[in-house]
Amino acid sequence: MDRRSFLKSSAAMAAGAFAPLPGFADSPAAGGPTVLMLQSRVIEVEGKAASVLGIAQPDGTRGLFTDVSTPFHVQVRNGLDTESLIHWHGLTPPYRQDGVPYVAAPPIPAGGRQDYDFKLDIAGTFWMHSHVGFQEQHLLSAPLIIRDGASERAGRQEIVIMLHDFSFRSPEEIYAGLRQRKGGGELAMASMKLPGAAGQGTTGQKTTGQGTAGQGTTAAAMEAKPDLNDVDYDAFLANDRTLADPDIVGVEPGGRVRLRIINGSAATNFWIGLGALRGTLIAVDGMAVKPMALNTMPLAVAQRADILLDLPAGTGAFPILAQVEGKTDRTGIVLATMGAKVGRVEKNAAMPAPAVTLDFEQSLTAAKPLAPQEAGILRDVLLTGDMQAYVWSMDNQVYPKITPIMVSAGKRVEFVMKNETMMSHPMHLHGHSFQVVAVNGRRFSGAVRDTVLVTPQASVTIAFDTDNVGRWAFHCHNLYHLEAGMMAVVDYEGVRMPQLL
Ligand SMILES: [Cu+2]
Repeated sequence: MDRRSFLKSSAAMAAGAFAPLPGFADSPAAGGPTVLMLQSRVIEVEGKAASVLGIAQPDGTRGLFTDVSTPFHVQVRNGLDTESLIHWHGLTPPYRQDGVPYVAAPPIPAGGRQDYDFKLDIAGTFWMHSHVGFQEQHLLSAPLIIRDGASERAGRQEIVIMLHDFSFRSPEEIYAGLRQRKGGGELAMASMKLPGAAGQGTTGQKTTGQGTAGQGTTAAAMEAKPDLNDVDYDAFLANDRTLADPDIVGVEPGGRVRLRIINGSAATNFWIGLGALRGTLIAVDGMAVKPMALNTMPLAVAQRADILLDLPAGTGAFPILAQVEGKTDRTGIVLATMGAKVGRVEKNAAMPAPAVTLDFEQSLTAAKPLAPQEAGILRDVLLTGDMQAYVWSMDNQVYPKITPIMVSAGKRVEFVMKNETMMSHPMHLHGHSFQVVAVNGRRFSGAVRDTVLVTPQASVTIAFDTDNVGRWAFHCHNLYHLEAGMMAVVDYEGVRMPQLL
């Protein structure tokens, strides 16, 4: 196999193709839209069958791999027995095509179709996911990769790693459990969460079967501790697989690789670890950063990272791992040269990973920062909530009972997000890329992104230009926080908007 076809076939493999769905596989006419089908599928998790959802083209390709010079011309066909709507996470389409129910457009009914057609303006690692109910936790998400030919020119093999958190329980049941914790009292709440104190760091009602009892009433528990990992997941997936049976991607000895890592989790922040390798981070959330050599980095819910790897000469197997913050649980894939012995990687690390802080965020520098400009609109946005009742909000307003945040076109906006809670919130603004310009009041020229983690009691300032008129969702990307009401809407003045919901 020559190098080019090797790169091609391994890219298809890394895309995690799954079988075409009978009856839905009529190919569109040439020049027509790329068809993306929403479908049910069965995967195997830890030896058990799991019914999940997925997004695939008629030929089985998961998600969409396209070129920045090609318009985004897509038809979504809803093959589910329920309504759905897909958001193009990180893209900046006209707002009616943004895929947020009732904010951008009504959901697509079961069996229905919806066309999308807009110009792409940035290449990068993006993703697509349902914005309806808990469908994202059912794995109704996929890669959305926009290429600019850089990898081909550099002879780099592109490898996509899509991360998920997974539970055999339904998300509705998980959410009901979270809401029921109300009335537990502050101490009980604090003691339920001792990240990293003893392995799994979970006590209280989440301990069942985990054998970490007896640490719930230590003095440390009485302090207000950051609250990590509300949900006890059964598994963590990388390209739909666990480390018991990981995705093994063929690489060449001395090969050049571009990892495109997507955290598609509903509620889990990871630490990415490159093992024996060092890589060069070149982009976060699809947007270029000043290249940074690293071996490990945090990746919050909904964020992406593009990492270049130059593999050593000779045969070898290289696990690329993602470990849950505050826990020992991890998942990952293995890069392996032909004939390399692939050893088993345990699904639990020796030590729990630390909580994700803002240290790494502050070490990032945008490759193309926003042009310097005084903010014409400057606004605090409080991240608020009531842990006991498990109600999450922005500016103490619970979606959909909100007053929109008003902006006007052609302005530089700065939002100072102030997290008043003890949980971190991966905050995502639709329709715009923003630059992180301050953390806790200290200004710097941080990454351009679409999702930034705001840690407990911290403040993060984002800046963006109002260059995409419409109505835009602005929300916490923790799916359970979102469902509990942690969403705002940014409206452009002078645009007549329909009633929310
Ligand atoms: Cu949140």
